[in-house]
Amino acid sequence: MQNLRVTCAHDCPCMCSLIATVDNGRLVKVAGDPEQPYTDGFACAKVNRDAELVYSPDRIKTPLRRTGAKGTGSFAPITWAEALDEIEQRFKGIMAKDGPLALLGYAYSAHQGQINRHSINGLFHALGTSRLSAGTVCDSCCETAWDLTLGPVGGADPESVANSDLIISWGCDLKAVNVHFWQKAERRQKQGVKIIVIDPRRTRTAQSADWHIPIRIGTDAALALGIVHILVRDGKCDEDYIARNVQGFDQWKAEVIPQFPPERVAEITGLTVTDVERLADLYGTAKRSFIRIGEGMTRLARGGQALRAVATLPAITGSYGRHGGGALLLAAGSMDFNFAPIRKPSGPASTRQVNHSLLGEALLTLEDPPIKGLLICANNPVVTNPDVVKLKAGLEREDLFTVVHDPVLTDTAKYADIVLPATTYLETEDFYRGYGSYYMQFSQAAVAPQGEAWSNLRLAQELARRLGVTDPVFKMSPREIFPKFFEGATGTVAKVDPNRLLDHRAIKVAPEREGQDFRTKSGKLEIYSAELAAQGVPPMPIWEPDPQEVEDAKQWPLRLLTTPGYFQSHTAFSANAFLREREGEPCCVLNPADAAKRGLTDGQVVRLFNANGAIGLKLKISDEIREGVVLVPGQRPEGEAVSGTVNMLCSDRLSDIGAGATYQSTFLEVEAWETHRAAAE
Ligand SMILES: Nc1nc2c(c(=O)[nH]1)N[C@H]1C(S)=C(S)[C@@H](COP(=O)(O)OP(=O)(O)OC[C@H]3O[C@@H](n4cnc5c(=O)[nH]c(N)nc54)[C@H](O)[C@@H]3O)O[C@H]1N2
Ligand SMILES: Nc1nc2c(c(=O)[nH]1)N[C@H]1C(S)=C(S)[C@@H](COP(=O)(O)OP(=O)(O)OC[C@H]3O[C@@H](n4cnc5c(=O)[nH]c(N)nc54)[C@H](O)[C@@H]3O)O[C@H]1N2
Ligand SMILES: [Mo]
Repeated sequence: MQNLRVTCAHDCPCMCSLIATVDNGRLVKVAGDPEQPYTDGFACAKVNRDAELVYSPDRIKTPLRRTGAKGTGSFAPITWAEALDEIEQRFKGIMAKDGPLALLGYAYSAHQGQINRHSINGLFHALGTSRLSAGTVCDSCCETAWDLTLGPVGGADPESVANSDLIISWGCDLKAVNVHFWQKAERRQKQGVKIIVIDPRRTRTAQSADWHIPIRIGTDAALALGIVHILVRDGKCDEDYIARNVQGFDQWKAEVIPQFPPERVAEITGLTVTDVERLADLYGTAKRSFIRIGEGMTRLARGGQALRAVATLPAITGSYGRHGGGALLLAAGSMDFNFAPIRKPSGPASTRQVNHSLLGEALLTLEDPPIKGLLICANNPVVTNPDVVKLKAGLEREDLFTVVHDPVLTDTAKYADIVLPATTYLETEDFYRGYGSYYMQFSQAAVAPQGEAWSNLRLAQELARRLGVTDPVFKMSPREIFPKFFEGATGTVAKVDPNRLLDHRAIKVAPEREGQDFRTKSGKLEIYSAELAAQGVPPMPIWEPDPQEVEDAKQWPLRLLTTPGYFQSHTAFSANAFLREREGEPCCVLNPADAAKRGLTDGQVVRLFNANGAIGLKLKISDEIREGVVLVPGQRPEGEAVSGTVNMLCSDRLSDIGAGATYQSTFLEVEAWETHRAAAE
């Protein structure tokens, strides 16, 4: 038996350090590494079973070539040499006839190791093809909004919560998405510190909190503005901190804040005036309040304004200046590595961009040249992208040559011409840095690649060789590549000798600072953003009704709430039968009043529909959400549900800031499944 130090590569803010137990080349189990203080010797319920993912019967054994219509999933095994010859010949042919812009590399975040994550898009960068604006399905709205407010900088160290005197989980279901932060918060709760959860759903996190505030979806900016209104009214702002560190406060105070008295805020948010007052009182009294900001509340039309409003709060009380205070959205901004060698090894400074969320639109509408060749790697857009209906139509194009690289035959892979078997992270060596904590680690492979699986890096390197890309990273091993990230690094990470990572232990690299630093042009937290003003977006955080949402709500009585799965994270664990079962059948949840209005009963199959599409799910009736909301937990592959997948209901409209997806700006109706069937017959 061998115990090997490895890093969890799933897309998650925890970035767990793990111990992989290996017996004769076979992975027996993975468990938390007790030597890493933040992830503290335990992993989540999903990752504890990752040995099952490595040996899942669902894994693809060999490369496959399509034998039936796109989308049907008919394939025949071929060799790697045959697959690569065909890809080389098709990609070269497309580039010769239509130019490099006719190709698109579409890799995303399922492998969080910086080398495997970025090598495929790095290859396409070097080739000068159309370029993916990655992450608009996830964090581009919240991250851009944060950067426009604080600058490109990481938030509070999650471990500093040990010094906080108030903890707010604002739109973040910690028990689902960040269990290690929850553990630290809960420890503080046992010492008497209050945890407040602001979330439209009574999540498991909310159930364990001291106070759950069931806010109406999309109204967080109003609540934040209401808090500031009360702090100004009661003289509880930290004037001194604001004068030194904030730009635009006086104008905001004069022009925006007066519009948000508690009565109006209560009306917008669906809360009571008493609750708004109480929240402002608790927040204004705390000295070291820690807000853990979730991303879910920014995946909607006015998500950017919500993020900016909430992220401004700690500046108003001065808690950004104190250890244990502040806010955490993401940490990565303060780990200033030089990732250019893998992300931008060579290639033109700019080319045509394709928004990650708009793949369907791009495939159907781009001209001069249209996208003719596509390589999808480490993501499953046919389930997770908005407007899946449009995306499928794009992927069905007969003149499109699609390659999918994945450990399993996903719903997306069913549209491929060639499918390539990928390794899981436990079969790869890579360099990691957290996005929700300040750690880095160089991980070894726990076991050899299974079957004929290739890592993302190996695929990128072989395609580079065949397509004539000669940048050095395409010939180097991960162990040779990662020290390059330290050349040209700045800040705390620049002080670390990369050789220290070779024993595979995690190293902490928190920024050296008293309170929060701001990396805006002014060096201050910018309430007023000249950049937004120039884009025609309200330059100071504000809540305004979104006209399109108002229109849609007139036609469709219910609003969609999509949340992370507890035992499924998007589709990354869907090849684990145990976790699929623990998560349960794909379902939707209605408040008892909404179910009664429609004569629906618990457990029956219902049809969720709007102008974008229709899906069938089992119904659960529960008051964990308020009236007027349909909750659909997780994003599940089509084969698991009665019919369809949640993102068939979501449009590909983009958010106000950062061009992000707006899953949560979806309005719809629910009816009994039989009603529709009867009407159709
Ligand atoms: N178990 C599990 N872990 C995960 C994931 C997963 O799907 N499952 N996803 C991974 C990924 S890719 C990411 S990006 C991260 C972060 O994962 P995210 O998907 O960003 O999750 P949260 O930050 O918890 O945001 C979701 C929460 O926001 C709430 N919410 C939705 N709309 C609103 C609103 O308008 N206002 C407020 N206040 N709250 C709202 C939802 O009810 C839900 O509880 O987690 C990662 N970890
Ligand atoms: N309705 C709705 N939709 C959402 C969200 C939401 O809140 N609501 N959340 C959005 C968010 S935050 C995100 S990040 C996206 C996530 O969406 P995706 O990026 O599509 O993530 P997954 O569904 O987990 O798909 C990851 C795929 O990568 C494969 N994979 C795993 N490891 C490797 C590897 O090393 N190499 C290769 N080549 N493949 C690998 C897995 O088998 C899986 O098929 O979904 C978004 N979609
Ligand atoms: Mo994400």
